[in-house]
Amino acid sequence: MIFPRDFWWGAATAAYQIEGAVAEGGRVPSIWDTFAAQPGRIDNGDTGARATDHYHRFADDVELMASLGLSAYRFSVAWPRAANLDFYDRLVDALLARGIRPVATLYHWDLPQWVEEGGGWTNRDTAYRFADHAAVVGAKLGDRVAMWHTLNEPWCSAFLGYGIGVHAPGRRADPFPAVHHLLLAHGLAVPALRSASPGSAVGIALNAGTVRPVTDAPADVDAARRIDGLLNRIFFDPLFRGAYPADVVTDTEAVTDWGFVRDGDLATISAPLDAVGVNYYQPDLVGAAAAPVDDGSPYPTGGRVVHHPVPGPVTDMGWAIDPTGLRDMLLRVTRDYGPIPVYVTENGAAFADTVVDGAVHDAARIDYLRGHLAAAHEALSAGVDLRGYFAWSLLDNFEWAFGYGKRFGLVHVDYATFTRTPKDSALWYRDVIARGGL
Ligand code: IFM
Repeated sequence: MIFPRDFWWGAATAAYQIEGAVAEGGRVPSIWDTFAAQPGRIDNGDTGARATDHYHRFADDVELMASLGLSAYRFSVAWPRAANLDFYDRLVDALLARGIRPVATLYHWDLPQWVEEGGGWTNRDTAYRFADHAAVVGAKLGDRVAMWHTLNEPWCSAFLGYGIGVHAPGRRADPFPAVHHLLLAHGLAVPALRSASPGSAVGIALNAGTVRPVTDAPADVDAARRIDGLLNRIFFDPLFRGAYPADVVTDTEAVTDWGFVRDGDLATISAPLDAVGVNYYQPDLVGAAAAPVDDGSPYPTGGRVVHHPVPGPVTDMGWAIDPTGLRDMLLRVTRDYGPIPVYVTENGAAFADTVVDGAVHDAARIDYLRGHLAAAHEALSAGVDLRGYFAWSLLDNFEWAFGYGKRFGLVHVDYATFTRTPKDSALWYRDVIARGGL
């Protein structure tokens, strides 16, 4: 299973999860600093204050990437560092010096606290502030970044951050204004990036979960339609078809009135993109609830849908391991929203790794990655214009509400010393890259 010669072999990270140095270089507080400081929000009371100390160790981390043979690295630019982007300037130069394409995400969840205090993503103005930010970052890095992602997984920002409040800023309210303002922010940022960074590709990285009904019964199929609408189509449709899905609007009338959508917004949101990023981890298996249930699900369905465990192995997150979901998602994105170049912008697994005699034998992660790369190759062979793959993550890091307890890295991080130890999966990935495939 050999991938195209110019395939982008990458790994991904995000600013708050790895940088640390939250009070350095003029950085201002973000919603994750505030949220993590609140008792009970994060497992073990962890915060991202030091994370993996990448801010100070980026040069060594770039050497690590080079030693694995990465041809692309996906990182995010912290909006709270907007006043001083010199760190990213140095990072991008270091990547280019090692022949690694810089792929930059403008928003991976770390909203400046001052923007949240103005209403955050529930306030339409935040979309315009974000477009200004895109122009500033584009002006600084636009001559060197190979590909931009405006947002990472806006579903998480809206539904986890503003709907059920398990992510920052921890609000429990109607998530749909946040959905729309995030998409509007994306749409406004696209032309800002195009003028600041001519020649670079512009896209977005979306949560893309394959949703399957637990049986073929019409009620279960309808439950899958609802969840697919609220996870996938609510983002893909406005971006690629210029309209919110009619069934989603109807389904959510009891929760929101959609009055925040103004004339012209959908034209802004559906500005053509050069590529789409698929972040895939696991499929969802859902069915109809016999009676309304409140299972704490982030999907506002009025309790009509039950989430079923997917049979088979799971990761340390409890997430099902099913590479067919990735294959199906890549085919579906191409069929329903393409033709368009597609990148797997995140894919990976957490396991409880330990260092033994200077090595980490993470065979389960190798199996996970091998299975998903094979699935990606299947989609490629079936006609998907798949251009690259980014493993999540380069390093073990701060896994949001789970703190440091969940290890997704190809490279182990000792959080007491910040020592990096490439796991067996990193060495395996290096060999895959060198071979150009499996
Ligand atoms: O760690 C996260 C990342 O920030 C966004 N996508 C999913 C990953 C694993 O939960």
